[in-house]
Amino acid sequence: MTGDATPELVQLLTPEGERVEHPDYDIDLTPEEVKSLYRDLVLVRRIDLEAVALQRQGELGIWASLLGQEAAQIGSGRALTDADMAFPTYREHGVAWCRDVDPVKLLGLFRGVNHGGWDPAEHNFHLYTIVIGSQTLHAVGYAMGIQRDDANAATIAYFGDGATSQGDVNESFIWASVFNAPIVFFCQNNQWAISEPLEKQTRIPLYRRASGFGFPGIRVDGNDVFACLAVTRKALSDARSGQGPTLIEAFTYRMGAHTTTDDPTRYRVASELEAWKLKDPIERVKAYLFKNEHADQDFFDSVEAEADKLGADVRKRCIEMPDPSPLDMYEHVYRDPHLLIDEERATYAAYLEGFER
Ligand SMILES: Cc1ncc(C[n+]2csc(CCOP(=O)(O)OP(=O)(O)O)c2C)c(N)n1
Ligand SMILES: [Mg+2]
Repeated sequence: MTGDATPELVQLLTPEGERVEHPDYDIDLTPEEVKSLYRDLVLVRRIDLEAVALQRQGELGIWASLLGQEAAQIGSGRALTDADMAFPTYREHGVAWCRDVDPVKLLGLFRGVNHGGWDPAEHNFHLYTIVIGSQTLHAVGYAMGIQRDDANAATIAYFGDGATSQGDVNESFIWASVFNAPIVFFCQNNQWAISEPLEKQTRIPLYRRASGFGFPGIRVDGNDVFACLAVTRKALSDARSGQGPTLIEAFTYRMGAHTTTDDPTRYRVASELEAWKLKDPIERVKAYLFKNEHADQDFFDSVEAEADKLGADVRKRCIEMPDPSPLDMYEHVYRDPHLLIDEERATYAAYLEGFER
């Protein structure tokens, strides 16, 4: 076996594209299903690349790249059923893709022209959450709700390694545990919380934290889309069948900057990135498809062409998004009319009127 699976890490596909068996987590994927996962991985990487370029050209205020985390997001995202509900951070563009959220709507948030851009109920995908860890509490509350509705559904909450140090995340673990809530905590351990390395968050592997709260924790190779899919499927199915929460630690790496405002060369060494490049989540699926003759060059070329088309379309529609009126910011503060807001709106409208048109 050439992979780096350890007793602590579930891996089903090595970085070289070799399939490995696992006694608890196996998965039977048809060539068509693997090709579909490959397509997802390539397309979300392209959306991300295009978004970084758009930010660099001044078309977005900021962007949080998912580069390197595609397998964790596509694997877990494709494990969800339509009835399940996902609570993302600000980096879950791959999960958004799996929930059929138009990528341009994600870009609108970072362009500052919408307040989130999609209807969480329509996609069962909550709005992006910037306040680190807070969405885990919302997710547990939602999970307790569907538990009381007796729904055949589960909730998944995404968060990072840094978020595990937040009070909110620890409180959500306790609530989920004692109420046996149908939730999967999906931690993408990308080794960094901006410039803070993992060793400043924990002395033990993160997945082991779960045992202190009274539910199972598991570490999966976060760059292995097969393993992420298998492990998340099992955890979601456990949640749906009344077996309570699971913590999944997807062991991965943030290959880009924290966001476009960050310069990681100031705090991490280049060799670290080089080592992780060899574990690229897309390359191993490509190697697997090639080796097993499930796909030929025509297939890879067609996915590449589709990515080019998608990239161009996302770019075009992003730039075309109209700027909202400055007065729109008063529109969604309260559901009902509010005296103070009315007054502020009128004052600001008068101020705007003072400018030459
Ligand atoms: C409550 C809170 N504190 C601090 C911040 C600033 N902040 C934004 S991202 C981030 C690091 C998060 O790291 P991690 O949870 O590992 O997620 P990653 O960005 O690596 O995906 C911090 C501290 C914030 N957004 N919210
Ligand atoms: Mg992190």
